[in-house]
Amino acid sequence: MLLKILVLAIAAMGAASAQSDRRNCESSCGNLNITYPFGSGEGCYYSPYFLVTCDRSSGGEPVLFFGENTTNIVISNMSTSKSEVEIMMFVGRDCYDSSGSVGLDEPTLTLTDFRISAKNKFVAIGCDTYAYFEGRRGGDQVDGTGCMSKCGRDSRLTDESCSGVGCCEVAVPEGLQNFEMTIFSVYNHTNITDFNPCSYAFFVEQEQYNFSTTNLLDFENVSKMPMLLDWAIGNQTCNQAKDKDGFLCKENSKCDQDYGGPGYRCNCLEGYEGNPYIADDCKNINECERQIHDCEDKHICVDTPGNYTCTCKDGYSGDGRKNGTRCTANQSTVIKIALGISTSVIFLFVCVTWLYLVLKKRKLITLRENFFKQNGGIMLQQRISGDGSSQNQAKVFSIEELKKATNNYDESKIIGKGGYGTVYKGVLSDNRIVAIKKSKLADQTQAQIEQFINEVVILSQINHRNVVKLIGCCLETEIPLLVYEFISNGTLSDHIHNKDNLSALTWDIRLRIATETAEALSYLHSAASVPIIHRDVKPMNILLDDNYVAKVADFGASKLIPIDQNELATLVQGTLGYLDPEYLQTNQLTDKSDVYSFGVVLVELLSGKMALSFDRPEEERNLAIYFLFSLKQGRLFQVLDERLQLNEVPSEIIQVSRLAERCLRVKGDDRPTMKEVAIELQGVLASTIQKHPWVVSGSNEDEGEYLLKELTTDYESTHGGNISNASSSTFDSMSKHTILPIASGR
Ligand SMILES: *C1O[C@H](CO)[C@@H](O)[C@H](O)[C@H]1NC(C)=O
Ligand SMILES: *[C@@H]1O[C@H](CO)[C@@H](O)[C@H](O)[C@H]1NC(C)=O
Ligand SMILES: *[C@@H]1O[C@H](CO)[C@@H](O)[C@H](O)[C@H]1NC(C)=O
Ligand SMILES: *[C@@H]1O[C@H](CO)[C@@H](O)[C@H](O)[C@H]1NC(C)=O
Ligand SMILES: *[C@@H]1O[C@H](CO)[C@@H](O)[C@H](O)[C@H]1NC(C)=O
Ligand SMILES: *[C@@H]1O[C@H](CO)[C@@H](O)[C@H](O)[C@H]1NC(C)=O
Ligand SMILES: *[C@@H]1O[C@H](CO)[C@@H](O)[C@H](O)[C@H]1NC(C)=O
Ligand SMILES: *[C@@H]1O[C@H](CO)[C@@H](O)[C@H](O)[C@H]1NC(C)=O
Ligand SMILES: *[C@@H]1O[C@H](CO)[C@@H](O)[C@H](O)[C@H]1NC(C)=O
Ligand SMILES: *[C@@H]1O[C@H](CO)[C@@H](O)[C@H](O)[C@H]1NC(C)=O
Repeated sequence: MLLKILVLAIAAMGAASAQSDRRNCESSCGNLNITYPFGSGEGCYYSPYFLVTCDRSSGGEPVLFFGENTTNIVISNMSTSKSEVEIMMFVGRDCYDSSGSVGLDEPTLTLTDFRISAKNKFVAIGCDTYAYFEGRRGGDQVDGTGCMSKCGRDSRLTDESCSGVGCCEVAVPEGLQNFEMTIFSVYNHTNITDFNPCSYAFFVEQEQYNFSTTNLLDFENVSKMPMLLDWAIGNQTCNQAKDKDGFLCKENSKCDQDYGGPGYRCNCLEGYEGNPYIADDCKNINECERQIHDCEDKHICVDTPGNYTCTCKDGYSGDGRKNGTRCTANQSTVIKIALGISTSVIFLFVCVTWLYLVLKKRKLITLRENFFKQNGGIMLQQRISGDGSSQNQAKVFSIEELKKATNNYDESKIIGKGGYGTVYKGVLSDNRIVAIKKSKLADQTQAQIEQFINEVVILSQINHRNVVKLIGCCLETEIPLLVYEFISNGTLSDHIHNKDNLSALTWDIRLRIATETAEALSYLHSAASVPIIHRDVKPMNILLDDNYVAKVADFGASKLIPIDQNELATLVQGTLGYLDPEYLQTNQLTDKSDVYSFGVVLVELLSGKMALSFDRPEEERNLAIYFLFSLKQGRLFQVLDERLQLNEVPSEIIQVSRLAERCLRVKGDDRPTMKEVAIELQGVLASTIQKHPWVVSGSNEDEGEYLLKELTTDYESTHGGNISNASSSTFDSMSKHTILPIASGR
């Protein structure tokens, strides 16, 4: 119980302290807010000199007490942060009329806890004026200063120029505790009383008064001017007062005595504002909100008690201040950024590359499509589809198929090369072995394309045992690729003229090759839906398979050979020995041209010599002419191939030689047709087989049987009614004859 009373008593004592009492103090008077250490009631002010009395009779004028003998003075403003108070101080005056001085008013001020601020100036106005003030600053020494102003009726007066003409001013020294001012006139204003009867003198805040020339006359109604006073607490230094009771500097404030007077002042710490003499009134300033910070960006400004910080983004360091180290990217951030940039660059690069490749591929596809169109692919497709489905028709290959088949046109796959182009050996996806010819073709006109397509279509439809079969073509390349069946054993030319292979080519095989070639040509001339003239019959264009079955190739190809000067030269040289002289002269192409060329082939088979060779003596150079000459001379034997090892000239050879002679006649009309040639050769062959049937086949019986079977079936199926009845009956009898001996031999 006792303790409780004691606690209550202590609490009551605390509540009764000056601090808490101040809640009942008047906080304003008139327009002025009154704050501690000023106050207007008991316990509301620090010392009697800070007592503000509110004179409500005059509409609420706050009045400050300045000691017993001083008139109370009105306060116009006060600042606890600057430790200043603004009072309305009286203006001193000294007036005259013609009779002399009529009024002298020289106000004085004596301060105790206050000092006259050096922010004031002392001003005197008048045309015959001398004014000065005196006062003490600390000790007993009295200091003073003043100024003199003179002017006349004709003086040049200037506004705001308070420099001795009509107005003069002097600065107020610091620390003045009181003043006594003196004003007097040297000539009692005698001469000038009519326009400037008074002299004025006063203290005023420097910014609060500017001289105006009219003030020489209209200043009589101005009684007060604002004047600044400094104030401080007590007469002790900060250090003396700090630890003592009644020390006034509260939270977040610091003590200051650097103002040059006795006592101390309190100031809120930097970054705080408020009244340092009131507990907890120094409040933090939010610099970020008020935009009074130095951060690079207002968004990185973070307020702290009494200060603020500029926080840099993650990965950046620095103080973030414009005048400081700002925000700079950390090394890791730099690396990250660099990494980011390089990643984007790489990504971009990949994208661009991908796009490029896609575009390139598309371009390639477009190019292929163009080539396909240019090469008549569409026309060909129409032709094929229009003709109905037949297995024999040309297939249109894609470029990929052929690329794969030839192992991307590998060098090792080349099986022939010449003026006409390059021939590759290839294996199709269905394991068929083919020869792929890359022709040299240029300058395609629409007519040429149509011709080419015609040929492809016609050739693909030819299904003859002794004609190399065209399987298809590829039109997606600039130069069309032709795909033929692959014939394994080389050309007839290789076999006749290559010494190594000679043993195999007996006369009987040669005869059979000649017959087969003649049949093929005859078929082309007459049997195919459109007559085809080969135009380039020569051993080079007769291919042989493993069983020495002849396959005529490259027909019509002369049309595909580019009309180019160089190429023409080689072409003419290469086939000159076979060229129909009539065709050369007249340019009139007939099937008899092929007959002539075939005649040369016959002679080549007989003689084993090249059609044209500049190694031979002049008269023997052109084989055809030499042959005809020898035949005419009855010296056939000298032309015949010594490798045939003939002791005498057999009758078949004489027959064939005669046939060759007829084929080589200068006038086409005198030559037999290819059909006649074929029939005649078939007859010769038949008689030869009758004489010694083994020559047709090799030593291998199975192979021979196979061959013969193939021969007969092929002839029956492919030739059908194309060969005349007479010839087929001859052939039929022949095949029966050939089969019998072998069958019996088994
Ligand atoms: C003004 O006073 C001065 C000094 O007494 C005198 O010399 C001067 O004549 C006077 N001027 C006039 C206009 O009275
Ligand atoms: C006086 O105080 C009030 C409230 O405290 C404030 O709104 C007003 O602005 C202050 N007046 C002056 C002149 O400081
Ligand atoms: C006030 O004036 C009276 C008489 O005029 C004088 O006796 C007294 O000492 C003065 N007081 C102060 C504080 O100057
Ligand atoms: C009072 O003083 C403060 C600062 O000292 C100033 O900002 C304000 O304008 C003054 N008010 C008047 C009415 O002079
Ligand atoms: C000025 O007036 C005073 C009294 O009024 C007088 O004593 C003095 O002599 C006058 N001075 C002049 C220069 O007239
Ligand atoms: C006096 O002049 C100064 C500068 O020209 C100006 O800043 C100030 O406000 C003026 N004071 C008054 C009371 O007109
Ligand atoms: C001064 O005040 C009086 C009376 O209030 C007035 O008649 C006179 O014109 C005023 N003078 C000036 C210069 O304003
Ligand atoms: C300081 O003030 C106290 C009381 O106000 C007074 O007793 C003392 O004499 C003063 N000291 C000086 C040096 O003015
Ligand atoms: C605020 O912080 C900055 C940096 O830390 C410092 O330089 C400055 O002096 C501080 N300002 C205040 C008022 O404490
Ligand atoms: C920053 O520097 C500029 C000039 O360099 C100066 O004017 C400004 O006051 C400075 N600001 C701070 C907050 O230091």
